[in-house]
This record gives sequence, C-alpha cells and structure tokens, in this order.
Amino acid sequence: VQAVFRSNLSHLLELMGSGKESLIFMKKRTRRFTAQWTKAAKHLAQKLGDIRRDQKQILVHIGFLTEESGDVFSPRVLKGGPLGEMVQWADILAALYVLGHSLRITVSLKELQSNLGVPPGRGNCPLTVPLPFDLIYTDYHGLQQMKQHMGLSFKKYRCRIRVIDTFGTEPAYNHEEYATLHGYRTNWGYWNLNPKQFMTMFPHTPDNSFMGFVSEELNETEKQLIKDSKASNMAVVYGKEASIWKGKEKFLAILNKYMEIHGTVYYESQRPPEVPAFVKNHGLLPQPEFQQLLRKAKLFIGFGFPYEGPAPLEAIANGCIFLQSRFSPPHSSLNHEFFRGKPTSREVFSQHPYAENFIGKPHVWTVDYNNSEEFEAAVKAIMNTQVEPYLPYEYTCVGMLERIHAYIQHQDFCAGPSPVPPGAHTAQSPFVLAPNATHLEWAQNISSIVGVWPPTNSLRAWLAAPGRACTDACLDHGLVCEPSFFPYLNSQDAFLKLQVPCDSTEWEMHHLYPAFAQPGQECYLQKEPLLFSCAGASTKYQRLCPCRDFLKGQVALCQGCL
Ligand code: U2F
Repeated sequence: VQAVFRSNLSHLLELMGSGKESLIFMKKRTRRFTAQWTKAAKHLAQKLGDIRRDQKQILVHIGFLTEESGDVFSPRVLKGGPLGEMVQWADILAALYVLGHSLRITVSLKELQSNLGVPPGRGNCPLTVPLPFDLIYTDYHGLQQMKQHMGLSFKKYRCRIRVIDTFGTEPAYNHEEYATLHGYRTNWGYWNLNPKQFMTMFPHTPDNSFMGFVSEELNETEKQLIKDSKASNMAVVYGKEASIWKGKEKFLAILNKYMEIHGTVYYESQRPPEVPAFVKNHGLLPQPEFQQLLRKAKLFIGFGFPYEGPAPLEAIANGCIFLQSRFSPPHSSLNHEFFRGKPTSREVFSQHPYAENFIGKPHVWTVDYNNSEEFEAAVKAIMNTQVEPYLPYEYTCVGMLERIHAYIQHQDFCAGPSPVPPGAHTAQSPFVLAPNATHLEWAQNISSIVGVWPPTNSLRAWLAAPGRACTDACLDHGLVCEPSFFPYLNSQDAFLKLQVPCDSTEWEMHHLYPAFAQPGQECYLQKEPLLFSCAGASTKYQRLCPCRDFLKGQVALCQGCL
C-alpha cells in the first residue's frame, strides 16, 4: 500500500486516547497545529512529486507516560513540570500521521502487550511472535518494557525500533562490552543498537538521528503585526518552575532597572517566594497564551535551567531576543547532577547550545552572567536591537516532515553491515586525495554505493588535529560528520591516500578509531562497527573523520539525501 498524505487529523486525535493530563496537552497542541501540518503536507507532496512511498505499520509506544514506569510527568503538566518531551511526541505523532502511515499508539504496558501479540505474563517465553509493525517509536522506558515482554522477538526485531532520546546516546555508552570495560556504563545506555536508532530533540551529535519538533510559523502579516506591537522594555523569564528563579535576585534587580519583567511560574495560592514582587507573574499559561505573551515581549531571558528546551525557539520565532548564560566550564555528565548518568559526555557550553551555535546573534546573546557589567550591557544593547521573528527551517512543519520522510524512506538498520565499496582495500579505492591535498574525496568515476544512505559520493574525509573530535573537525570545514561513512574510511588505504606516515597498522575496539597516534606513528583501525563515533577526542590521536555537506537549515540531510 502506498502512503497518502493526510490533511484531516481528527482520526489521529482519537488514536491518541484520553484521560491523562499529558495526553490532553498533546492533543490540544496537535489541534492547534493542524492547519500548519496540512499546509506542510501539501508543500512536501509537491516537492516529492510521484515518488513511491510505502505505507508503514507503525507502533508508537510512549514509555515515560506508562504507569508501569511511574508516569511522573503527567501529574506535573499543569504544575510547571517538563513539557518539552510532550511537545516532541505530539509532533512526531502528527508528522507520522500526516505522512500517511498507519499508526498505533500505546501508553500502557497492557496496550503494548496486546499490540505486540504477546499474551500477558508470557514475556519471557522463548517464542518469536511475528511482529506486526515495520517500525516502533519508543523511548528508553519503552525499550526496557519491550525487552522484558517480547521474549526472543526483541533481539530479532530491535532493528525496527527508534528510541526518542532527548539528550542523545554516544556510541561509547551504547556498546555494552566497551561501556562496561571503559567506564561508560550508565543507567540508560548499553543497548547495542545502531547509534542512529536514537533520535534527539536537537542536533546534538550526528552519531544519533536528529528528530526535533516544530514551532509556530508566522506569515508576513503576523510578522508585521508583531513588529508593530513589540514593547521594547518587556522581558519574559524562561522558567515555569519557581526553583529556576532561586538565587537570581541580582540579575532580576539589574533587569528591573530597564524592563518590565514577566514570568509564567506555576503557583498554588500565593506568589512563590523566589519570584520578586516587581515581577508580573501570570502563572503557568496554556501554550497559546504563552505564545501571545512572547509576541509582545522583546526579551526572553534564561537563568541556566532548563537545558535545551523548546521555549527559546518559540521565543525567537515570535520575535524575541534570547539572552542566556555561558557555562564556563561547560556542564556535562561528568560535573553536573542533571546530566549525570545520561549516556553522553557532550559538553554543554550554554543553556541552549543550539540557539547559540545554529541561530546566534542578533537573535541569541550568550553572555557571562558572573560578570554583572557584561550582563547589564547586553540588556541595554538588546533593547535597541531590531530583530525579525526567525524559525530555522528544520523546526518548521515542512522541515520536520521532510526529515522524517527521509529517515523512513532510507534508514534501514535490519539490513546488516553496510556493503563494502568496490575495491576499498585495493589500489582502486573509491576516494582520491583532493587537489589541494588536505582531504579525501569520493572519486568522480565511482558512483555512489547502492543502498547506502546518505549517498556515499557526498563523503569528504579529513585527518583531524590532535585532540579534535570529528563532530568539530567537520564543522571546521562547513560540513557535518557522517558516521555512516566510517566503514569506507576504515582502511589502510585511506591513511595511505592521505599520506599519513603509518609505521604500523592495528585493528582494535576503540570509539576514537580510525585514528593516527603521533607518538609511535601508529595507525589504528576500528574493529567494532558499532563503535564508530563522531563524538569523542583525545590529544593522543588525530582522528580520521568522514564528513558530508548539509542542506541550509536542515543539518540532518545532505544535498542528495531526499
Ligand atoms: C526542557 O523541558 P521544559 O518543559 O522545561 O522546556 P521548556 O523550554 O520550558 O518548554 C516546554 C513547553 O512549555 C510551554 C512552551 C514549550 O513548548 O510553549 N510553556 C507553556 O505551555 N506555558 C508556559 O507558561 C511556559 C511554557 C526539555 F524540553 C526537556 O527535554 C528537559 O527534560 C527539560 C530539562 O532540561 O527541559
């Protein structure tokens, strides 16, 4: 059956069920975005022309909302608790539905079992029940539940699973044996999935797939209206939970000299003591009213928490400037409680690194909050800075649809190891040294390898400087690291072509390989394909890095990726 784009979302709303506060929040959101999704579907249908898209049978099991994993989020929806995950799941459901796939949605263990065809209580029986789904979207909680209740089917079908994983999972943490041996074992990691099966909220590391969510898009009339009604002295504080405001009196006092400060902090009956009396607190607002508030405001200001949420994108999309603090030293799972135990060593240099690095000035100002003068100067400058509402393409409905479409169409983790390129280990390898002798390119007379996505001819490979991760090394050249290409580079020939003086070559299991070690002039190749990793660096190594181009505003996709 071919997938047909859908424009009516009422059936999806039925599928989403009811009862829980979290589901109510998600459904309101879906309803509110219907027109945007419909428009985006039309747009993408036109762009794709008449390519064949098979309709997939998809199970979406939202593990964190199940009672069996505690469901700590639902009771906090109206009390200032996290909403980012619900925003994302609502948008994933909408995108899959609009793309025309067949959906089942489960938010309890019982529903999960009945959909998997596993009789309750028979989780551990050694049966492999045929799986009626081509794809399963879930989270770490759901993954655990499936492992417990699918018996042997879990192993057989886990290549069909996609794990929605807000902050990401790096390969070193994902590989069970390696994680255990080298201190990367955490509560969450070591599932031995293909790292691309983990899908993140922001494009944190190219080792995972970037899933994202959407934010409201404004048309020209709305943009003009916003510009006309902006109050240049109005600020909204980022933080719906009172604890976020704790100890911020100093900044609030400075800000109060110049601007009228608004908050949307949840409270029961009295003003939370953390929120000073000069702040106009609206209480937690429903999403549409929060957007309205952002439309009037000039400044959206972050105090360091929550990390990497949706709200700054919404603020910027509504024409605010986002002011946030730089973290020095950066926060990570090694030094901060919030990240501790998360399967990544990624260093977070500000409250919202995506806003800092992918958007930046004039929309985003990242300053050192320990320096009051710098902070005050930024506030003053912001009041006199004009900005247009801005939403990166990858966070528009059509951008998200396009990306999920590409993943469904091309990502296949059940196919086994990627095909070896013609003559990879012989003289006739698929790449050549670029004319300027700095990197390798895919040879023009060798076509892209069939069945590999992204298309291999977009491969460009560099030898990174010592201590430089592939993630950064590729960005240095205006490209993005593409882990799917590691297998084609993982050869003696690649080092040879790059004129790296290897005294000897060894195959080992290490998440930084392939790499060249300066002392000893040794070249190391990767023995374990699951450990190929864009993230990670050590001053001991110069890593061999596979990079590719990307579409403007859509870092997940290359020029020839659609
Ligand atoms: C992030 O979760 P949060 O829920 O804390 O993220 P926010 O950026 O605050 O935004 C979530 C949504 O809350 C909405 C707003 C956003 O879409 O429109 N909202 C609202 O409805 N009413 C209000 O008064 C104010 C905001 C992140 F997303 C999670 O992944 C993390 O777990 C969490 C902790 O870092 O931060």
